[in-house]
Amino acid sequence: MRRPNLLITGTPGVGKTTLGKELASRAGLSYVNVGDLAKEGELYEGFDEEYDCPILDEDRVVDELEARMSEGGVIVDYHGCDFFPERWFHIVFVLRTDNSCLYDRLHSRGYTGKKLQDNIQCEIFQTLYEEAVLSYKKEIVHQLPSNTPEDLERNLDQIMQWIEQWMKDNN
Ligand code: DAT
Repeated sequence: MRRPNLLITGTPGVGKTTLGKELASRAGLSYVNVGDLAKEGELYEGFDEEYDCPILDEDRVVDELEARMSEGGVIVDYHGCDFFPERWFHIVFVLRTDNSCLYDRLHSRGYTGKKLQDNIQCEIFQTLYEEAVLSYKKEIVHQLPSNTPEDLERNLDQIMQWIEQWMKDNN
């Protein structure tokens, strides 16, 4: 049976992991958090002193995921999307969160100073949405509000419907 691959992207803190894991469990798809995958496999190519974090080795991440993506049925979660092969994804969701709400989430995650400000700016300038529409066909890129538990539930319902329809159309 053919199953779709979904990308969930957006600024850190918008709710990608929360949505991705729950969706995977409801839809019976597998969930890949690219940050965790890189950590486990040490898929890095250096260290960014300014941001105090390792630099992702994008080519190795793509190599690591290629076989699973060709099989289908994978939900990928990452705060970046321009280095994945376009052909991998059948649909792309960009989660969006209001500034004050995102500020509180990142602050309670322990982000302060430049790191906190940069992430808020990333959301204000809709950096990830623009990256997504430049990297994938516009018709498959969808923005979803991710401020409240009601938003989460609505997003889950809508995406579940999309998955069911895709499975009908492709099997
Ligand atoms: P991300 O994976 O994008 O970094 P997350 O899933 O870890 O984000 O969520 C960050 C925090 O926000 C976490 O405490 C859960 C909460 N959260 C996520 N989605 C939410 C929503 N729709 N409404 C309220 N809180 C939400």
